[in-house]
Amino acid sequence: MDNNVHYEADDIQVLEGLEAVRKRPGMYIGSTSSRGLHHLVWEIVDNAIDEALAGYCDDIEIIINKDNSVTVKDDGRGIPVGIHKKTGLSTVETVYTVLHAGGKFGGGGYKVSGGLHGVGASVVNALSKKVDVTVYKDGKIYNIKFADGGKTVQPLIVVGDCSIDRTGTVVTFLPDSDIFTDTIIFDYEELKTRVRELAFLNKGLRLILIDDRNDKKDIFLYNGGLREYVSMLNKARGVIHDDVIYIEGVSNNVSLEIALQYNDGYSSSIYSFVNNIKTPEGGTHEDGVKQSLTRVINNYAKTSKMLKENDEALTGEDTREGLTMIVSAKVPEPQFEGQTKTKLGNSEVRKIASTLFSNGFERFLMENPSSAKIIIEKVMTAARARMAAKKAREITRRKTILEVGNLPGKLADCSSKDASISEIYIVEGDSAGGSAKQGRDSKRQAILPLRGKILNVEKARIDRIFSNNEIRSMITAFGTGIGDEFNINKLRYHKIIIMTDADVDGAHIRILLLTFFYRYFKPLVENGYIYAAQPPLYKISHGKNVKYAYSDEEKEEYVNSLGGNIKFDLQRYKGLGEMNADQLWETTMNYDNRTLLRITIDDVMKADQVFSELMGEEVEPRRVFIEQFAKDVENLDI
Ligand code: TSJ
Repeated sequence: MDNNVHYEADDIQVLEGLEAVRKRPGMYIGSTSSRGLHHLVWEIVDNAIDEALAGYCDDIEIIINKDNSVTVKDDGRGIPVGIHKKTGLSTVETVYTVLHAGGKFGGGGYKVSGGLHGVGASVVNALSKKVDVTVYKDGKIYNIKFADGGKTVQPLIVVGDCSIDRTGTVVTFLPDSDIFTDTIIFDYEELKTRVRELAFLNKGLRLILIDDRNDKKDIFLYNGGLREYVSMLNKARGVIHDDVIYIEGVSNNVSLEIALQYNDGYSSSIYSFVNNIKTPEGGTHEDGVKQSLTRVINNYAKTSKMLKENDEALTGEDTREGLTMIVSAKVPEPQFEGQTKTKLGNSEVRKIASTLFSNGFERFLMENPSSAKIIIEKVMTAARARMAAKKAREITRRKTILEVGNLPGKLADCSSKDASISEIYIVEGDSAGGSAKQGRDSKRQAILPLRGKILNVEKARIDRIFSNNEIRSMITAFGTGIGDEFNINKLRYHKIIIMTDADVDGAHIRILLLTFFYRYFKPLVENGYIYAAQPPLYKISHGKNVKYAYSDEEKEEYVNSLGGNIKFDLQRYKGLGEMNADQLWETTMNYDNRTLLRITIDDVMKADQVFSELMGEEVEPRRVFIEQFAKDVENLDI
């Protein structure tokens, strides 16, 4: 037990009432969609993780109850129960009823993990029908209850005694269906993904996820932390050296953990975190490590005479080919910057990360010369390929790829030059391409037919990718350029629509295209410019009536609605090619009737892993993904 209470009850800043949260929930939890709903869990779990980071908690349990409420339990010290001077209420009650109280405890405390906006328990309370908090502390069991958006219905009372050794906090909340109008049903898999990630990020912490609705349970405990994370990410890839390189250290209150391992692929998967929060835009922690990676590899390559005096230096990109790396920093007062506020700005962290990583990585190379040799060779091969690709690009540039003036012959461009209203359909096969060209709105819709299989960019080096005709056509048509020259402002169409057959081959082509976009045009995916068209599966005609059905269920429903007496004709479309131009327009391209799926891939990490598994050697996960693919896209009627 810690008698030294660092978080005085009156440290808590009284800011605003909970009505503000109920009025504009999006401001506090991002949205009231399913995502916002799940965010409630993280707001609560974050508090328990803080207790673990402070060194007082080893176990956290998250339970989805039968009534769809969620319980979070920890074995920490228990939320303080003393009276808060400013509010005159218990600290627990204050934490739950005063906005921002759960976030920064007045700045005095060392609060490391943080929710979306550093707000916590009070926000969850404001958005819940019921909240029940039990604290085990000092041999007593305390309980407090709230209802209907945070109204205290039972103040903190002692409800029993417990062993003096028993400490912890148990919170149960039931989300308010008046706020979460889309759904209040928690998704086990969504919680599981993040719980696993939190377990990787907090080594030694046991996280248990239980679904009482159907007896599911997972226990995550990684004593190896990020080491095990990298191993998992590289599982479906061919690793080129056995051990995961692992470096950790603390300096000036900033703690850092880095794990990395090279695989035989060509892309890099680098993920960074600050205080357990993903930093997809990177920042000083990630930059410091990358800088040192480049410097240490160059030094080692020179000292070991693998790189000769006159050889060109190895670039940062060379050193990251086939690299899987996780950087996790714990920073006392993180400054987040960038478009989505997911980029670490603290400048002091760059130096700390770079020094710490340099020392550790240098040491690894010294102590593991055979792994070192494999790594340097891999980086040097990447450098040679880069130089070859550059030559290839220089030769082809003027005549072909990067010049927008030289649009590909197969492209039927639209007449509009306004990208914001222009779309390009990337169509599988010449015959469907023909129908699409005839049926389209030529003012705003461009058609680019692709022939044959698309190159799997996950398995090909950049020079081969650049010489592939289908890929060159896309690069030219998009107009953005690629690599260093990529400029999103030059994008010629704000909708890039993949139109493939509604069968397994079509889905495969779609995935290959998405892989290509994801690896080489990531901003297009991130900005929501990529869509998939939804051609119908069936045409049902009776008399003059024609109905198109886009799923088996829809077909069944319609056929049933016709009753037994009506004769109808059912056609199953095996491919886009079976539709004539009018039908293709009517069912799939007409702005008024069509459904487009916007490819959002919001969890980049998950998608990256899926892509690697799919595009790697293994066939089975690919099938599974193809069947489930619709799960990763967001339905949009446009
Ligand atoms: F905030 C909350 F209600 F959402 C919540 C807090 C939810 C859960 C599941 C756990 C917790 C929580 C809080 N677990 N452990 C703590 N610890 C403290 O609040 C605490 C305890 C003792 C001291 C001390 O200085 O003695 C300081 C703190 C912050």
